[in-house]
Amino acid sequence: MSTLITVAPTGAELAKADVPQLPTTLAELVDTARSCEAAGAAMIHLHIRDADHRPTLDPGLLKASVEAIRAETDLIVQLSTGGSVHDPLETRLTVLDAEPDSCSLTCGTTNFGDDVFLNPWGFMSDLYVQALEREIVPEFELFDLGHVASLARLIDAHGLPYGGKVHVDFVTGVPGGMPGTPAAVLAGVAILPPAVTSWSATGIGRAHLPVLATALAAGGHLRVGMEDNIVYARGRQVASNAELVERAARLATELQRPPMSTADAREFLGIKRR
Ligand code: KMH
Ligand code: ZN
Repeated sequence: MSTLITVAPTGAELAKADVPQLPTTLAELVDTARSCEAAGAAMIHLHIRDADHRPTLDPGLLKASVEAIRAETDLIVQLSTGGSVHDPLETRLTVLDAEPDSCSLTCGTTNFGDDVFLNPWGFMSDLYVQALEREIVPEFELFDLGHVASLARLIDAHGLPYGGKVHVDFVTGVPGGMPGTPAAVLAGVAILPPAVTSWSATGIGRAHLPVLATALAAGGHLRVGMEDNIVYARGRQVASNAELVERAARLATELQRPPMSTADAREFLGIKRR
């Protein structure tokens, strides 16, 4: 079995002033997408920034980013509908107007450090239905074990997503969410509903490597990137997203689970041809 590697290069939390190598401009994002594809990524989980490098859900910029990455790579383009903790729910729904291949869909509200990442049932449900209508494949983000129950409720209420596949991603190690430990990941995997066809995992910060190793060993897939982790090794910051993808691809290959091609990943996730 091969390994789906998703890169989450930017996120909404880090400041460019603190981490200058964080890709925030469209040119930097396209360059990052290219180098991460070459390193073995098949999907990009995208947050965008404005001219001041601040998180934005500007519709024109979102559309331009999707189009530019599509033009320059074969990566599956997944737009974040989580945005930043400050984005209103209504604005987060408008992300779908940019017609990405995939969108994130977080299955519940989570304490997020000192903030709250809000995902009430009505929002999740609207996002699920709108993604289905627009033939956009959701990736279900699970920050906590309770989110697994809400995922099952979504599928019971609305049926399968577009494409018929159900791919989930455990986002572990957020302060307020499930811990980034092998035990927590495996507990989540054990209670996934039968409709789930694949899972990946990511660990925030120091949970990065243990969770990566757990996912590889347990038959899961990988998400890496500076959205989740900016430390490459003790005392050494990540230089680029591509080096995180390179390391993930190297470890996956050693474990006889080489990176999945973009063509195979499209099939694997049920992505619509656009
Ligand atoms: N930035 C976080 C508040 C997602 O992209 O869907 C939410 C997040 C999840 O990153
Ligand atoms: Zn995100």
